[in-house]
Amino acid sequence: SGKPRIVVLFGGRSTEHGISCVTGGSVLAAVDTTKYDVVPVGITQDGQWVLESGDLDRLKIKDRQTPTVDGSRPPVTLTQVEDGSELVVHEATGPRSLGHVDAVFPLLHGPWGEDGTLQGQLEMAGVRYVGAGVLASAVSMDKGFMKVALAAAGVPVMPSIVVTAREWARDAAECRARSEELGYPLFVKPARGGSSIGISKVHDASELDAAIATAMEHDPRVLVEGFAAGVREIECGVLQLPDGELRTSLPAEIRIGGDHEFYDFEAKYLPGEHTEIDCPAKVDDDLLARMQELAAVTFDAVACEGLARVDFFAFPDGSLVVNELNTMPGFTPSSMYPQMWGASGIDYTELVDLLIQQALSRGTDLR
Ligand code: G1L
Repeated sequence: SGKPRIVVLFGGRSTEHGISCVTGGSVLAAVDTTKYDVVPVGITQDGQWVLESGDLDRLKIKDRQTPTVDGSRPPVTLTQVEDGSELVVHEATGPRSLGHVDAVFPLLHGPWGEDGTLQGQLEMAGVRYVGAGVLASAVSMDKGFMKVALAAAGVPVMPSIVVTAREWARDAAECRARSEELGYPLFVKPARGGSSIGISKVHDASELDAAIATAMEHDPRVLVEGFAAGVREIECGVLQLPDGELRTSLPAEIRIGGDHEFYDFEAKYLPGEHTEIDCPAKVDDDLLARMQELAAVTFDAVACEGLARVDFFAFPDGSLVVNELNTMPGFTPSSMYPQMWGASGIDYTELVDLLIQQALSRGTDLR
């Protein structure tokens, strides 16, 4: 048929394999099949690409267990052809073409997912894809480099330093001194890695070494960051429309409760028990306008494409700091990013459609 063919790609070699499968199921269910030919492709936990079944029920959470990609399914490859990219399934009887692919919707997290490597593979395969490109993905993945790019564009960020494993081994005293210049309390985090694993809050000098060592178990690049006390955590969605223009959503606020000192792994994945979400956030017109403007500037500062979620700290005096830029935000219908768009008048189905249209509007070479 003449419908654009869209590959929804999910799973992958990441701790969020299961979340990615569930997200894949949500996107597959939302794609308008009267407009698009949609093909589900899974990546197994050991990196094998397979043609998934069209059974969307399989991709739901059951008995509190997330699904996984089934490695016994037939392998597929995306190969570059003269006018783009072709999907080939490798069956016992030999290779069989599934036809030309017009765009990939890559729902993959962490290493080989949102760090730009998958995006590079898609570029090499000559196929358009939803979301950030190689550079924006790679820069946004590393909190140290992200802050350099944002600060250079005049975007306010929390003061921070990077400690590398080599610097720490050579001169720990100098690393401690640079950290302490930021003033306690401090946050210590692995520079890369999407989830909140390996993060510590450091209250005084006695906790600093252990926090750096813990973060270094996850990444040789460690970010030491000043702590923002008494701030509100407010997020804003950015969406690039098919005509290239940027739209920003109404923001949402996360309030962390109980004994959680920050929006950590548990707080993030067990909402309700540890966090409260205000969507839309209660913000005055002035804060709203400044937040939306800063979200768009942040998006452009790393040359992002398609979508991003920008997370702010809002200080009691009204000032704003960008805490995070997420090029692959949570994307089930109940995740923050789709929820913020819902509050702004764009439902999940339309959001998926706009992202696909934006990807289809791109060139495949000079971008
Ligand atoms: F393709 C998009 F739109 F850029 C995109 C890609 C990935 C949006 C959201 C995500 N998110 C995820 O893949 C995940 C956070 C569910 C990975 Cl576990």
